[in-house]
Amino acid sequence: MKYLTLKLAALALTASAATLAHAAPINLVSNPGFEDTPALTGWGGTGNGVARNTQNPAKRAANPDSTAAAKFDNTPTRLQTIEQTIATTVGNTYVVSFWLKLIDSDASNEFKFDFGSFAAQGLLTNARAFDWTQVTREFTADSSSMLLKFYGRVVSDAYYLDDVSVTAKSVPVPASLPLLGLGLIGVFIGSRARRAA
Ligand SMILES: [Ca+2]
Ligand SMILES: [Ca+2]
Repeated sequence: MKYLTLKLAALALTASAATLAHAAPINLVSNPGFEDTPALTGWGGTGNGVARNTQNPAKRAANPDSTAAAKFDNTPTRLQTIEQTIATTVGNTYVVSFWLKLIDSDASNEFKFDFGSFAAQGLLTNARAFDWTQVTREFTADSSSMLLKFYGRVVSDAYYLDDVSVTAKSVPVPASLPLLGLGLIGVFIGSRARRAA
């Protein structure tokens, strides 16, 4: 019976390690693809001119579920902004990711984002037009709430933003966990072999 207990313990450890390794990350952003209506539900700062856009080229071909994106356009003198607060745990690492597209024939524009105290991330100034591109950055939270804020300005034409995500980075499975599981299986097999001998 002792061996059965050991075997069950080994199986439980192996199972918990597998669960940790395969847990899907949860997106902490509300309305991350700008699909919800009313437009920009979940996002603040929308008095600054950012609009929900459902025309091409807002549709990102790589995401067939996407019918809308946030559009930053045609403000020569000031940055348009949208923002939302993300609940975080101090000391944990978070992955901020989004997709961005720029249409601008004369390369007169600016784009950046803040994540809490990490200001002016991914800064683009007078960039040339580019197709949908994923931007990914990692941050270690220094507050229990981090403001995710996007800024954009384009003289004519537009920046398009879509599929925003903030996820807690999965904690690596400590090597000792599966090794301990294997060790216990070894103890079980060894004990049985000795008993049979
Ligand atoms: Ca979308
Ligand atoms: Ca332009």
